[in-house]
Order: sequence, then structure tokens, then C-alpha cells
Amino acid sequence: APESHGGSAVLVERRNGVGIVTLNRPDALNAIDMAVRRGLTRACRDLEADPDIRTVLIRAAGARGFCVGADIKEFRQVESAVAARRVAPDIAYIDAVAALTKPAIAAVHGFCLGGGFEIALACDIRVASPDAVFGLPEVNLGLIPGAGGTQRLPRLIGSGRALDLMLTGERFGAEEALRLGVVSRLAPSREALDEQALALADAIAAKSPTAAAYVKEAVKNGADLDLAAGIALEKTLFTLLLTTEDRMEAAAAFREKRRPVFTGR
Ligand code: CO8
Repeated sequence: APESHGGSAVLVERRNGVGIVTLNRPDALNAIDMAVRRGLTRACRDLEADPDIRTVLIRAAGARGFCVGADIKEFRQVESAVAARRVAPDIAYIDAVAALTKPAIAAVHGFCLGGGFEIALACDIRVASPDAVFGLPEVNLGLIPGAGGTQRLPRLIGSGRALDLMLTGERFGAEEALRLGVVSRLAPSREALDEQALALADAIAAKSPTAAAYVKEAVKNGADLDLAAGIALEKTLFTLLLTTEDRMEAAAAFREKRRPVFTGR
């Protein structure tokens, strides 16, 4: 049975090296309240620390969607800048997703709005089902995205497209998300989403975990560097991988015409 973190608002299951995190507040369309924030933070930290886990999959329970963002019912007026700073969004939950050194996949169905979209943006790969609807509607609430959206979306799809989406707050569907590069894969149906996302997580979990972590590090850290420094980072990581047992195992498996068994050593 899945463990629950933050009450039952976030569930965690471990299956063949894949940590499956399920947002589980379906009656509130998985709106992010304190329990979801705490649960997601805990889940990511636990899975990051678990040596048996190689890939993390974030999905959501309920027919209507992945997550509709911050719980608007928790919003309240604050009277001063000092008070505002005290209640400013606690985005440790997004930081915990972004801090995963293991590949993270978001499987998105239905509504994926505001902070929910920002959870998906903190993952490495996004897969959607045809019913997925994305949007950053914060502008309609007199706000801006507050959990990384203004930074991660432009880096992913370019600032022109990201500004359009954030200034209008318009929602867009799965095909458009694929066209924009918000998602890299589209499942053929809602029913197929979980299976496809899990197969992807399994496939990545079967790679060398060190190589997977280094790909992620090279791309994510490299994005903040100039080209020469990025190439230098790649070279360092590549050189480190030359010393691993995993890469010798892969070469041996190739010669012996069998599947490699990677250990992360
Ligand atoms: N928070 C709390 N409850 C919500 C939220 C939400 N964000 N969205 C929907 N619900 C609730 C509704 O109140 C309703 O509950 P009830 O049945 O008890 O009244 C239930 O979910 C179903 O919603 P609807 O009846 O509205 O269903 P519709 O199909 O008519 O519409 C929508 C679905 C389009 C998703 C609509 O509910 C909607 O637009 N919701 C608001 C979405 C939104 O604006 N999200 C952005 C929030 S801002 C944000 O995420 C900023 C993040 C910055 C980080 C901050 C960290 C603290």
C-alpha cells in the first residue's frame, strides 16, 4: 500500500526503482494547501535519499486533473509589506522537486494550472494526456506565478511565448502544449497516460543512475553558464563517468549481446 505524507494529500509508492508520487486531494482538484506542500516536500526528500529509487514520477488522483494551483480558499489579504513577507509563498515543495538529482517525470491529465503547472515545470520530462489543460492564470488574480513559473517557463519555451501565456492567463490544451514544447510526449488517451509515463520512468530507471544524474546536472547547471563553461562542465562529468563500473558493464554487455545491469557504481 502507498505511504502517505501530509495526511493523505500526497501518496508515495515504490515500484522497481521508480518512486511514484500521487497528488491526492481530488475533491479540491488537488489544489495546493499546506498538506500538499508538506507532503510533496517530504516525498521528494525521502525519494532523493532512498538509494533504491532511480526515477521519480509525479501524477495526480481524480478524474478532473493534475492540480489547479494554490488553494485560493487559503488566500487572504495582508496589510503591510512586512506581513506580506511573513506569509509570502512557501515554495519549498517546488524546490524539493527541482532539487531531485534523479530524473523526474510529470504525468499530467486534466487541469494543470498555476502552481500545479509550476510543479510540472520543476520536473525534467512532462507527459500529458489529450484532456490536459495548462495555464498560468495568476494575472487574473492580481498576482504573478510565484513558484518558479516566470523563470522556468521562458527557459523552456522562450520568453515571447511565455510572456503571451502569463500576460493573458489563457488556458491551452495538450496539442498546443506539445507544439510549444511544454510537454515532450502525448499519451493517446487518459487511460494510456499512467502506463506510458510509468514505462518511461521504468526505461530511465534501467539506465546507469550516475549517467542519468549527470545528464540532468549538465543540462540544468549548464543552462546558467556561458557556452565555454558549459562545455567544460560536460567534459568534467564525462570524464568522471569514464571511471565507473557501469560504463564497463555497458561495454561488456554490448560485446556479449545482452542487456546491461547498471548499479550506479
Ligand atoms: N483552490 C481551491 N479550490 C479550488 C481551486 C483552487 N485553486 N480551483 C478549484 N477549486 C475548487 C472549487 O472551489 C470547487 O470546489 P467546491 O465544489 O467546493 O465549490 C471545485 O474545486 C471544482 O471547481 P469548479 O466548480 O470551479 O469547477 P469548474 O469545472 O467550473 O472549473 C477550474 C474548474 C477552471 C479549474 C476553476 O475551478 C478555476 O479556474 N480554478 C482556479 C484556478 C486558478 O486560478 N489557479 C491558480 C491559482 S494561483 C497559483 O497557483 C499561484 C501559485 C503561486 C504559489 C503560491 C504558493 C502558496
